[in-house]
Amino acid sequence: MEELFCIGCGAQIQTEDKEKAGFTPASSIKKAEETGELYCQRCFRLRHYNEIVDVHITDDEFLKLLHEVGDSDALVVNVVDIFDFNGSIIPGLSRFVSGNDVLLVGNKKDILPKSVKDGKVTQWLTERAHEEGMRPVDVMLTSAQNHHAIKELIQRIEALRKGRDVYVVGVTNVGKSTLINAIIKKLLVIRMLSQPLVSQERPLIRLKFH
Ligand SMILES: Nc1nc2c(ncn2[C@@H]2O[C@H](COP(=O)(O)OP(=O)(O)OP(=O)(O)O)[C@@H](O)[C@H]2O)c(=O)[nH]1
Ligand SMILES: [Mg+2]
Repeated sequence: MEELFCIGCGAQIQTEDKEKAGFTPASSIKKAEETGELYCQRCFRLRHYNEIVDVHITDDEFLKLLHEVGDSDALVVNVVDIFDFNGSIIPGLSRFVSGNDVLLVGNKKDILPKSVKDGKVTQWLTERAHEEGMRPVDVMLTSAQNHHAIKELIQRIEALRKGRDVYVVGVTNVGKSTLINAIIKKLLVIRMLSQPLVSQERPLIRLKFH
């Protein structure tokens, strides 16, 4: 097969492994020849169903990606589960981030009892982060299940990224995919309501196969 690339994420198109980047059913490649628009299945789903699905990558690919974060001028959004901060720590994150700004986001605040104030938990998260040698530029709580919280998260990312790329990182199960899906949905609504807020050239999140 000649080398084909997804026009969404740039991954090389392949038809063998559904779980890996660039997978596209052979039938879709035929169709794309007519339309001239070839997307991998993941980007296709993202475009048409506003849904992000995980891809499996090898340890080597993962390390390459981590180094890419350090090599770029970016905002790193480190998502942690506020109910499992210890389990949410990425060993060596500061090294991989290498000087880039980190926004620490404590997710799943919807499970906190109503009586617990966000400010107290944020303060605790900040202290714990400092104890672990992290120096985030900002710390906040969020919940993928709360519209207002997602709006705040988008605003905070927009303010901190200063036009740079945004990498969402976090250990498994902290809610990265759920948050990204919630952000995409919210951005689509915002785009419908006010066009210039999210432009094609500078999308809030440019999704890549990470
Ligand atoms: N209560 C609550 N649950 C959440 C929230 N965000 C995510 N979850 C749940 O947490 C679990 C893990 O979420 P995912 O989005 O799959 O986590 P992930 O970080 O993408 O995990 P990996 O893809 O394995 O790295 C799912 O059961 C979600 O429904 C949240 O804000 N509140
Ligand atoms: Mg995920």
